[in-house]
Amino acid sequence: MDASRHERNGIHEQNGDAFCVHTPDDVSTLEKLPEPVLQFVKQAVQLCRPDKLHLCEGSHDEQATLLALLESRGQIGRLNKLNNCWLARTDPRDVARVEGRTVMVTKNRRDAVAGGVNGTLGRWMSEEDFEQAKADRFPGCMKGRTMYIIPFSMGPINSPLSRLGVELTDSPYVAVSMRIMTRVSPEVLLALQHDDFVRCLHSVGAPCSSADQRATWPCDPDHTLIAQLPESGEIFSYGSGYGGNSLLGKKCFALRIASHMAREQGWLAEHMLILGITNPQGDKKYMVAAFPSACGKTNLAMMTPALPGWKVECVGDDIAWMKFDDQGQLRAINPEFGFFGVAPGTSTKTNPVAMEMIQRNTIFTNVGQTSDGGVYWEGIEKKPANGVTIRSWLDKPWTPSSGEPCAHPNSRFCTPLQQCSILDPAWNDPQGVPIEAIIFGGRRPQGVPLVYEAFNWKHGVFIGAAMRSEATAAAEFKGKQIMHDPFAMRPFFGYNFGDYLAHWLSMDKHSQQPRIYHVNWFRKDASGHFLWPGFGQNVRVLEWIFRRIEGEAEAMETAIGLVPSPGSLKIQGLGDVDEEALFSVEKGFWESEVRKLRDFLEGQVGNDLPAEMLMQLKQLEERVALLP
Ligand code: OXD
Ligand code: MN
Repeated sequence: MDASRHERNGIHEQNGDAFCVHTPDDVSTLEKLPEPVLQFVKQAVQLCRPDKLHLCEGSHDEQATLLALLESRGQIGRLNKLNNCWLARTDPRDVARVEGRTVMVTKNRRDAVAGGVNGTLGRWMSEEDFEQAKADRFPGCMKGRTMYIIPFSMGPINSPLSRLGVELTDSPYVAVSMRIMTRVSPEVLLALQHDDFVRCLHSVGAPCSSADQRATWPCDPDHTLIAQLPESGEIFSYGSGYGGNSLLGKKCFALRIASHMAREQGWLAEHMLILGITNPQGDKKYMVAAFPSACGKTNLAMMTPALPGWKVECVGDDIAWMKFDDQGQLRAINPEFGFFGVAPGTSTKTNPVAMEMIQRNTIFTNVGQTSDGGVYWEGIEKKPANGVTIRSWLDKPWTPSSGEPCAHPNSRFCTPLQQCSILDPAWNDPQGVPIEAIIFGGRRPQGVPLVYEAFNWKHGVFIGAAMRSEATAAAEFKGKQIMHDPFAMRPFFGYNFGDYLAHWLSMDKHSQQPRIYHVNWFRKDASGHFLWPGFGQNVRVLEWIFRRIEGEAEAMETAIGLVPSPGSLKIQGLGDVDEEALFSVEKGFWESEVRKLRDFLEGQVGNDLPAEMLMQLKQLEERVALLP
């Protein structure tokens, strides 16, 4: 990279004067920090040279002040129709996670990527290359800006399942978003006196003069880099201000760094929603479900069941941290404190609970705006009132005939967890909730049945490894190609996927493994129509799973797993549902599926693939060969 780039931005590095912030505010900030945090901040200040420091306490007043600051800079606008809601529009080059610029940095390549392959299951960067990349980007990168110091907890403070972090960022948008998405409070600072923490450094990569902070969305897309260093518990993110690239508690910490920690410490950090489901008799079970990004995790986590008497309650919609307890029961917490949900497609029909909760205290990013101060996106299914006009996420006048989307497909709402009207009573329980079913799924228009159950734990791990799904807009991919996305973790593995599989397989030793399922709401008929109505009707599938766990629902064996016996899934009242087409397991489709899976596992995981997985693959091939 061009070393004089920051100079071109009007910044001249001063030698000496290593610790450059020295207003009275800054000094009192530093006095409040526990020693290890202080050392972290000092080093980052020395490197990034911000003009000022701000220690975030997470209070309501602080949030209001930062939102007002962003508004005064033109970086967000108030949505007058809603209550304390805001709209940010990013630079159109900074709209999604950038997987191509996201790397794991470890001493040995094999510890980060399976089969030594830099590609779909993660990217590795050597420590030397990372040091160079860091030196090319971070020196002086916060000139003219304030560094926000954000102490945060992932999970209930003081839960044995939780972990702490400190994010240093020069983006007030990130500071207000982190305060929604994670627990930020003086209590965290106290806990930091005793506990270790993950060190997260983030810069938008646009140093400036203090007088000119008005670029509406500062970023440096040409030099974006998101680096995780799991061996030292560090994250360095440069150049992007949006989503998982910059809210470092989410994908970078709670999945990449945490999955590495989890392997060392005997737990699991997974890309899964957590829900509680109660039957009409009042019996309750908790389930987790892993779907790739933008496949409806948020909708499932907040489902309004279409079956009378059933209730779904939400613990989390994106990430689960899980551990088997002393009794051999898997327990899960949601490490997050908010929802960062995809807006397009959210409506009172698809997710009435989300529609209600985003009416207040919500930061929207890259959605459309109505002239009466509301929000708009594809699939919102609410016509604006007469005379109301719409501006798109690009801030251009928009009508349905504009020929381009009103909202960016990866536009989001960022909303506090506690605003969810069906938040589970145990959402903040430090012990976590007991998990009885693990559900994998994807967007599969062809060939994959509505639901099937694994024969046993090892087969279930294989089903997770075999997940494939249509690409979505959450990352930089284009089009609708079907991608391998094992465990919905493809972009989020914190270590070698072969070792990840071995770690999952090792959980076989616990006494009460949850059952494992695969679901697909998206199968289509020959004319391209969905075979299953989805949304609230998905409770029928959860109901079948519930009864399977109770030993009350019938299933029959197929080549790929156990599907509901005829009449076992409750479809009464649904009208025309073609059960045959929903559950058929066709030889031609599965032969091709198994071939792709073998190519993928051999090509991407190679010698790192546990022998048990090869055995599962061989057994599946044999069962498929026997299909008529
Ligand atoms: C997300 C994602 O933002 O998976 O949750 O991309
Ligand atoms: Mn996600």
